[in-house]
Amino acid sequence: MTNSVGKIVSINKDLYTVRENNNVFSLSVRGKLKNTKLTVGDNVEFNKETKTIENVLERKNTLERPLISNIDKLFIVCSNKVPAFSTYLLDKFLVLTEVNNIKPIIIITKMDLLNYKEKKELKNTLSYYEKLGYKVYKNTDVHKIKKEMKNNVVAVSGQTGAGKSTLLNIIDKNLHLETGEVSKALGRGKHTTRLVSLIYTNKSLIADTPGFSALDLKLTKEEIKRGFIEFNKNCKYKSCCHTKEEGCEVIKLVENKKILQSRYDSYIKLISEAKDESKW
Ligand SMILES: Nc1nc2c(ncn2[C@@H]2O[C@H](COP(=O)(O)OP(=O)(O)OP(=O)(O)O)[C@@H](O)[C@H]2O)c(=O)[nH]1
Ligand SMILES: [Mg+2]
Ligand SMILES: [Zn+2]
Repeated sequence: MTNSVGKIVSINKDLYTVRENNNVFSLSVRGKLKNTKLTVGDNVEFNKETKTIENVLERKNTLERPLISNIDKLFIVCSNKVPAFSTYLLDKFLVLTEVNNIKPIIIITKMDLLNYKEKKELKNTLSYYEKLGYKVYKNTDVHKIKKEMKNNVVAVSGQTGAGKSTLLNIIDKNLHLETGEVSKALGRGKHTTRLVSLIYTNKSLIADTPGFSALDLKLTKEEIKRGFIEFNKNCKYKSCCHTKEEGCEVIKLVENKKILQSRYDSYIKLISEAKDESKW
């Protein structure tokens, strides 16, 4: 019997749930694959008779947190209040998607908690990202978000309490994912979603993921630099770090407020946290 090909949609200890078209199979892993760390999102060859995974196909990308592979789009869910909006976190996620070749979609939640002035400020910030070519939606733009999902494998990420599970429950009323009250005393959330799994809805496979309080990128300085798309477009010096070089257009554009100061601050902070020790 020839092997079938499917996608791992969830992993529970040694049990792998694999989806092939509209069927799901509970499989185990055998032989040489035992030493390979399989992830949700992996495309695998499996044997329906022995119910075993035989081979894993090459990945196009892997995210570490949540651990998931072969993602087409990342929904970056950004809350405005509890937890507060963080351009640093947004920029961090954007770098992650640029480097991993994933299309980012920015989704803003809790707009209802903002007053007029705060809304105006937020719109200014977001229009900068839109001008860069990033798609920005509110969590109430359900139709547009559904359109983005169709025929794609999507991971939903963002801080704990940002409203990821709530968003998915709105997109598909049958999901009933657990959502949580954000701890008021601490001003930060507790994890409500724990395991990562790909859910089939709206002709898409989508992963609700546990939020986090800190995201470790583990990227090199060069990768981080590549993630700030407008810097590379504007500065004509290929090897420029955009930190202290004379004639650097990026530094000028920050001074002239053409590049968001917060975006440049994110860049400097990320560079200082880069995993490599290379001197710049
Ligand atoms: N006011 C308001 N509250 C929201 C909105 N979206 C989500 N919430 C609330 O925020 C809290 C956290 O929402 P969740 O959907 O559980 O957040 P999460 O991102 O899934 O959190 P984790 O699973 O812990 O990572 C819940 O009490 C939601 O009801 C929104 O647009 N406006
Ligand atoms: Mg959740
Ligand atoms: Zn430069």
